[in-house]
Amino acid sequence: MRNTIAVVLGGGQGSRLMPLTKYRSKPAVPLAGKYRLIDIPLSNCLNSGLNRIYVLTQFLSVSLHRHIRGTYRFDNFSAGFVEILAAQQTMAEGTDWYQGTADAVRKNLRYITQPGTKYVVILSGDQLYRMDFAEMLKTHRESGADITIAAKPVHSHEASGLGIMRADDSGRVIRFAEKPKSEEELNSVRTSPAWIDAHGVSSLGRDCLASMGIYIFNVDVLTAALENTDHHDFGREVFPTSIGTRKVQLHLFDGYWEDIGTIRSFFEANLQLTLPDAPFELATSSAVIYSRPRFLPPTRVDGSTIESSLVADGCIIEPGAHIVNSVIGLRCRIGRNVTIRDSIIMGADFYESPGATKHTDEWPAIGIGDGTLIEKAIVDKNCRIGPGSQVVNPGDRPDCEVSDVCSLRDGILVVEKDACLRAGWHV
Ligand code: ADQ
Ligand code: ADP
Repeated sequence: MRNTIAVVLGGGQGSRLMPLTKYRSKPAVPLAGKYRLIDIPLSNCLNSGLNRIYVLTQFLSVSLHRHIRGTYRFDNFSAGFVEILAAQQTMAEGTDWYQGTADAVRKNLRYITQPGTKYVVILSGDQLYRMDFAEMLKTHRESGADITIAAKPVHSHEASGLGIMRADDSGRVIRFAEKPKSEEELNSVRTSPAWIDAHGVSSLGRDCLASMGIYIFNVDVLTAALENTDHHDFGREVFPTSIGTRKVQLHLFDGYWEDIGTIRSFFEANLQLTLPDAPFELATSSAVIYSRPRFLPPTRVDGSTIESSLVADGCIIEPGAHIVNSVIGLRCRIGRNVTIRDSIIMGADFYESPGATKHTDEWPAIGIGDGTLIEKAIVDKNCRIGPGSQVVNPGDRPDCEVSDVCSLRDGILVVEKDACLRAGWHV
């Protein structure tokens, strides 16, 4: 692995995760109560023995920097590093923001192509999965590929949002269509379920092979593909043009894998983690998901009912709380007789010191005030939800601004970071 560098694509404008990305870069978005999105690809890298990692992001938020500095430290005897490369910092390569995934990699080629580097593993920053990249590197080396793309079987109705490819019997990719729009285009990349079954994965009727946004390039092939072209994206330009000239191989994978780059998929993946039979297991002894070590007290719960939920460290849950199918994040203070259903409460970055601020109806304490009801919502960090509020999803309605700090996105009510909802607030 010493000859391999990993590059995590940490996000473009982050518009699909707005307003969670209004005040932070996408990799810093909190996940499952105590992690951040970036912890998933970084943990997968470390668990695969890959410890030389760059994170490419459009802009560097303080919370991302603090999180990476505080979490991913390596000792003097390891060659490991996790380095953030933000678009705004690479002035030598132009002042533009990254124009797409391939452009983001191109603008940082001089860091990525250091002497001794043979392979580059390129990863998306907004997916939830557990994968051993050493196995994928093995496929890459053994097949003598120039480029290897991780592929997951999916049903054709899921194909329009993904890169779909077709391979020959040896697993060499012969066609690639990025987000096929027409039935005709889809048919040109469809794979027979029998092919999937014959390659060691149960097809279960699935007839498409989707690119998971996880790629391995030989370093010289990557340089050639980017240096003398103006390709902006891997899926749209680099792969379709490489197929005829390069050996592009696929690596089949059929474990849990979810794209969590939209508010809805982010919301659903978080809530799925609360289920007893959650398809993605956080509590395992192998392939740990790492996060920032914190010195938080245990969560204190009094006279409350909590069903099918995740509760992170350092929370205080007062009597009468009823929490169902929800994620309660770090340092969350939940008042008396609060009901929270099907929601993500991200918690707080700090505790307010008692008596330091005078709380009023207009300026309630950080956390969820007494008697509040929250349903099908995401409450971002450090919010002040006044007592007796009703943060209740109004149901099927198009995206809209509910107030200056609260909006409906993909059918989910989102309360922005640092929002203050006065006592008795309702939608
Ligand atoms: P998408 O996820 O739609 O499809 P894209 O928006 O290019 O593709 O994002 C890929 C990753 O790169 C994401 O993690 C994103 O945050 C990040 N990214 C995007 N623009 C970036 C930029 N300018 N700078 C830094 N990072 C950036 C891709 C593939 C499909 C494949 C799906 C699987 O194109 O073929 O099927 O991923 O999810
Ligand atoms: P996390 O604990 O979720 O990783 P961060 O690293 O972003 O969160 O920040 C947590 C720590 O940073 C807190 O313990 C606190 O010391 C400090 N902090 C973050 N935001 C603030 C703030 N707005 N005011 C004071 N301290 C803050």
